[in-house]
Amino acid sequence: MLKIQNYINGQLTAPISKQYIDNYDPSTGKVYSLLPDSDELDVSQAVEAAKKAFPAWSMMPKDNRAAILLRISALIDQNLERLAKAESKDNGKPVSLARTVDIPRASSNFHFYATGILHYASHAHSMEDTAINYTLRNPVGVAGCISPWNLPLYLFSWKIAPALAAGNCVVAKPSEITPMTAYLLSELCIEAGLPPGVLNIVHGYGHKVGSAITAHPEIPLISFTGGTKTGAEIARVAAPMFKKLSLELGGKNPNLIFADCDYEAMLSTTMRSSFANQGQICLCGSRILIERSLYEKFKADFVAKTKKMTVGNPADDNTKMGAVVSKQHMEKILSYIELAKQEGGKILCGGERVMLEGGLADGYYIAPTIIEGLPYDCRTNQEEIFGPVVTIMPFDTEADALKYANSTIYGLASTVWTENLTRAHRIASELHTGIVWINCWLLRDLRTPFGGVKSSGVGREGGFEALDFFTEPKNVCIKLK
Ligand code: TXE
Repeated sequence: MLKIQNYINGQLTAPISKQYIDNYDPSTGKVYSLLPDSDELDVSQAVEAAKKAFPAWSMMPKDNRAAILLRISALIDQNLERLAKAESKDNGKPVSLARTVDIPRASSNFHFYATGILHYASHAHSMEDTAINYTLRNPVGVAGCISPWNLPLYLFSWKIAPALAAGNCVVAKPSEITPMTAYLLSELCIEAGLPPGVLNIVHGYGHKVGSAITAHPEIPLISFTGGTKTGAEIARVAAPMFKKLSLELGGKNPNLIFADCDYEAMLSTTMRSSFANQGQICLCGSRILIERSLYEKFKADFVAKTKKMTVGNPADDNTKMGAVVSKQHMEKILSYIELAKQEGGKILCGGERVMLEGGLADGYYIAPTIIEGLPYDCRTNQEEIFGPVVTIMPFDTEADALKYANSTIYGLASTVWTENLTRAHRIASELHTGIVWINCWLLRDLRTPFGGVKSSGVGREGGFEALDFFTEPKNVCIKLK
């Protein structure tokens, strides 16, 4: 059985403990590979390697750093099919999604920041004829990057690419639930000629490897995407050490649908924003609020379309809905469906595990689920489920819609469907979310600030915001006379 290896100091290595963790294929429920059960000793080695590599990498001319990152991007493109299949097998997502979204985006992340660093400039502040200040933007040293399982290579590279482009060395940990494409990336980094120690990938559990990265005194910066609880734990450890933190956490995103919307565009996009990646995207809209006059029509069409979605083998090119990521996560989602019933919700479709046949019989499949009849403030409508489960709710006035939308502890993204331009702008300014999509969803420009407010996180990724995060500003003041 394939043994995934750590990538430390340019070498693929076994964990010091020699222990491995089972890695499951969610489509079959079977173990199909093993990953290192690393601990703080492996993290220490990775930090040493990163420290050793830092002077040369940070002083390397930007163009040369960019050239290496562009080679990684090109190698991801050349290996698109292999990486897409690996991502699908490891995560349960449809291979077509990995092929068109996850892997191309991982390549774009490297491409974007390889070129972005060439255009990154710092400020100067003139004090008339008294003095001039200029800001140096230096890499911080060793950056810690911790990523989740829902978009494995996509989110892993979203952190690593800007960190490396800015001249940092990195100690990174992919999710133990989906380690495969990060491992394949380490092979591509070797092939691309990334100098040893510049990027180190340590596999293993969050409570061992993740917490060792967070607590390591020589990692002054942590970039994390994952659950809100884990984010709080990382902040608790990192805050007294005064580490720089970027936390991209959970969401409970509202879709606000007004009766004057472009109905067909809204309906097809709402299908995607509800169920893409089995609903396991932090940006998925899981609370669908519909103006009352449109409610019954929307409900009938949305339920009919959802009932036609078939759950199938992620490896099949035609599958649109695959497996959820793990047994534990499947059980969590199913327990939320039970909670919704207890809270008085009516299941309009789905609501159960799907049992496929043959080799897929033990896979983790859940039917796309729509629930109605719940108040906006019940647990089902307040807590992140992170699966193919949405609630629908009517509203009467714009004020009600905003009240429901802004009622959770989260504030990552929201979607508004209306043809009324002034209403769109008005609502956008009143939604408590870091991202507002008007008449679209998941339309991404990598230059824009990406992140949430409230319990959805701290800091922004994307564009020059990420390069600001991965560098430390230093002001130099020169007196002129
Ligand atoms: O995330 P975790 P999990 C949400 C979603 C999901 C819940 C839990 O609601 O059901 O979070 O998912 C590492 N110190 N999202 O358990 O545990 C861990 O190994 C340092 C939202 O998978 O937060 C992994 O690499 N690191 C989300 C990473 O943190 C630790 C995406 C994320 O895992 C650690 C995924 C610790 N103490 C889940 N404990 C989004 N917003 O995109 C764990 N980790």
